[in-house]
Amino acid sequence: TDRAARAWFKARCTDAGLTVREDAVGNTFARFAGTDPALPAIATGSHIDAIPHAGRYDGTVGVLGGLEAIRALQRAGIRPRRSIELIQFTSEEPTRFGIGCLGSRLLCGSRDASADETLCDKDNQTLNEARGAAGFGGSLNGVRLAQGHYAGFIELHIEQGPLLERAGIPLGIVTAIAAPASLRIFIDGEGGHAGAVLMPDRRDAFLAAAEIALAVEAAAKGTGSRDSVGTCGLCEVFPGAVNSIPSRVRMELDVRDTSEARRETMLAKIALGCQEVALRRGVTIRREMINADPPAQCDPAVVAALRAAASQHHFKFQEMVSRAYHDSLFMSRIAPTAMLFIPCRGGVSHRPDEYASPEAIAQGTLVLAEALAELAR
Ligand code: HGY
Ligand code: MN
Ligand code: MN
Repeated sequence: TDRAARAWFKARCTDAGLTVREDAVGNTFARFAGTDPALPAIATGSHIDAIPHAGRYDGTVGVLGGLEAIRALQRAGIRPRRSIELIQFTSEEPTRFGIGCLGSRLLCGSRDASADETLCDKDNQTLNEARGAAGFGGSLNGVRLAQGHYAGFIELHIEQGPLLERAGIPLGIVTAIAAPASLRIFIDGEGGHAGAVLMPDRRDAFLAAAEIALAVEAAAKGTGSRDSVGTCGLCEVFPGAVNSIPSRVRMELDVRDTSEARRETMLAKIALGCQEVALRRGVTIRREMINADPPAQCDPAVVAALRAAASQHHFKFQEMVSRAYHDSLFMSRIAPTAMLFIPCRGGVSHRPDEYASPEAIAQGTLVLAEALAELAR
């Protein structure tokens, strides 16, 4: 499905006369050549992959909106001085390889070629095998782009929250992106017969997991800030039989905050909670960090270009923080970066009923086109 979507997307870019290339992890670049092609380009883009049981707008609005913004500039006969490059990032979601923003992490150097062998999917296929099977060869070392490769980056995305819709404001200009962290927890207790083992003799791994999930909630609620969030979104119980005491559990936690310090406080509390539960319940608990990234500050000049583009069309906008992470979190490490949000119905995302209206998408695309043209002038 992913490869079919990629083929369709590349064909649309070729139809628009863009020069298309793919790197060794499948990040796809479609370039609208400027009159001075030697200058660092202005880039825009997002992702087309998703998590299970999700919607159709998270990511795709920024990829197709970016393509449409370029086509609008072409239709308007605008020849930008700097080239404008549309990027479709591989695996923004952690679905396949367990870590978010894999393509943009490799592109900005946050991960290196060792990911080829250290990352694998649930069928134990390594990243190297999976990308090879998908036709993406070559060394991952070639994915990295240097600081200065782009003169700016803008990502159009749905808000994935309710603020714009509640305020009746059609556009959000993102000034900062929250600091995400995720970790795996492995719990080993003792299995046994659900009927025969008496309660005092049990070392039930799932009950330990339940206490840890509640400790995540307590850590997030305990910081005193509404910007602290924590989730246990994945919990596998072994052996998974109704009449067998869970001997092993694998769970994955997602912990975020706009403040890196507060997020680290939450992680420390969760670690303490694990130690306490392990001791009291006689189970062993191993924590494995997946990622703990700093927050991103967006670039004032790119924010100003978005502000000017919205004002040019008398569109109201509000400046805001992104609580979701995005490829922009990593692009901000190598290029001046900002994001443009459009409202999504009820603030719903990562659910099949995620929705953004054609009018909202068109408005975001228009402002994106104006800002790209301004930065590429
Ligand atoms: O989880 C996130 O923040 C993003 O939507 N992948
Ligand atoms: Mn997402
Ligand atoms: Mn997204």
